[in-house]
Amino acid sequence: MSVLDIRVLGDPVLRQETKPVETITDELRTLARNMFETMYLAKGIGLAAPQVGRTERIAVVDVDDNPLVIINPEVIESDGTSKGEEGCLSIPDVYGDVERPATVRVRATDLDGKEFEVAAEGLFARCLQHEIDHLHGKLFLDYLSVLKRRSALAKWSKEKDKYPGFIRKLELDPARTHAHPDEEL
Ligand code: K1U
Ligand code: ZN
Repeated sequence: MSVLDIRVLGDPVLRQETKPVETITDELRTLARNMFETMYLAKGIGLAAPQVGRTERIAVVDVDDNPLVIINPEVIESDGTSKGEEGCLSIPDVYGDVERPATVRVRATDLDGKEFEVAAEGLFARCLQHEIDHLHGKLFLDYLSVLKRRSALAKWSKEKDKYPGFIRKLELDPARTHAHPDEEL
């Protein structure tokens, strides 16, 4: 498994529309595994392909220990409204309150090529919508009022120099960077 670099705000890939996945390959399965590893290391609850520089329509989420891969996901029903704070692994240390539908029903394909539907509420619903937005080049900043967006971007302008080339390199877990004694031979 590999930890992937995360693209940050300013990288054009975050604003691109993704391409629907036509065939589920082993390479796509490896991408999904690596996206989970990257998301867990970054302490996120979701991660979409553009955030790791890829243009396939695939995202991973894990809210309350329920890992889920969503390929070609679509919101097919939504209801209510709910306001909640969001962050983004591609805009570190910037947060904002976003109003979204409170409940959603999402149709997607899994890594076996099987179509499924999932009903979501609370943080799970918010995370699914945030990830599906990424797959359409949309970011949570786009929902903020002009003033809140300006203040979020001012915060980002102080952070962005930490990410040369719009790349966020994650610190590897030290427990994993040392070879196992048996592997040192
Ligand atoms: O796609 C991403 O950038 C991941 C993002 C997803 C997300 C966070 C908050 C609300 C909706 C969607 C994150 O995981 S950022 C990390 C974070 O803010 C968070 C982590 C655990 C619980 C709650 C928020
Ligand atoms: Zn995000």
